[in-house]
Amino acid sequence: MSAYIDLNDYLQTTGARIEQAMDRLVPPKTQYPEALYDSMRYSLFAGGKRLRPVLTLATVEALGGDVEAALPVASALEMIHTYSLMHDDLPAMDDDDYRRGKPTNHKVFGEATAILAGDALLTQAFQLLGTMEASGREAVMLRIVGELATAAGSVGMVAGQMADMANEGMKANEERLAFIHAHKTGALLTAAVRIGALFADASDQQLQALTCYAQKIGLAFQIVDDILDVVGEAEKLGKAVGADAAHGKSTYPVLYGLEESREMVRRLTAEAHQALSSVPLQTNRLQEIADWLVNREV
Ligand code: GRG
Repeated sequence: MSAYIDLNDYLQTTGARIEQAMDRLVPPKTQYPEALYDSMRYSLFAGGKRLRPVLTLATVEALGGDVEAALPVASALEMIHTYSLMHDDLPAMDDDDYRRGKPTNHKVFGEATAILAGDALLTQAFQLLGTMEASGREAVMLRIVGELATAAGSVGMVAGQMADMANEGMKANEERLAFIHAHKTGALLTAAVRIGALFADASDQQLQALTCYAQKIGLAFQIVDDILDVVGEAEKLGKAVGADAAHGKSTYPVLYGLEESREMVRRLTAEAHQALSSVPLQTNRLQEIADWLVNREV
């Protein structure tokens, strides 16, 4: 996309491209066994900001890479994100009834199907990467597979989820909270940017700067999420906004207070911008995304 379009149009257009790609890549729900594909598609197409694949494609574009060719890679990130939400919502984990304003997957399809559909999305993400046309670029694709597996697996997102579960009901602790955020959400967000950078053949210096950017916005995104939680909960209860509205969960507002948390978000965003300014890029989209993320209301 060469002509400049504003961020809202960009997010909409890019989100639509990602959805079309995923629609092509996942079996139709008329295919046997229908319930599996119906369940996968239900959560994949339930809305959502498409933040991770957007970050991948915006990074590819900022480095002058082939955005169209990167669509399966971006789709793989969204599939893993979707699986993580489906499993997170299960009765054995968060036991949530609603996600993105709709009944959760297991509420519609039952627990066993929701588990299998989540497993299938996780596995299909790697199938996509392993079966892409990559002649001459096998080494890059292998590195991307390694990045994604590391970010999603036992030293990444799954470790963050485990630590979060283990910490439930316990008093907030700075080090633990930083670990949970860096792994549960930070790892996949950072991988989204790094994978885009690897796909577009970033230099070591660009990769380093983009990694720093991603880590900063990943943490800022999570702190904003914690703040929105506290503010939303206080509004629901008709109470003054206070850190106690987080139901005893370990969050940044609980640990540092609302004002300090907002200050952290400002600081992290400034640092993310600074990281990007240290390397040449062809677009300002990543800067715009950083600002959008921290100013969002949902
Ligand atoms: C089950 C292995 C496993 C991991 C689950 C990501 C995660 C780990 C759980 C989600 C729980 C949660 C609310 C985490 C906070 C981070 C967050 C706001 C995730 C939702 O990501 P968004 O806002 O979601 O990008 P959308 O719906 O826009 O895709």
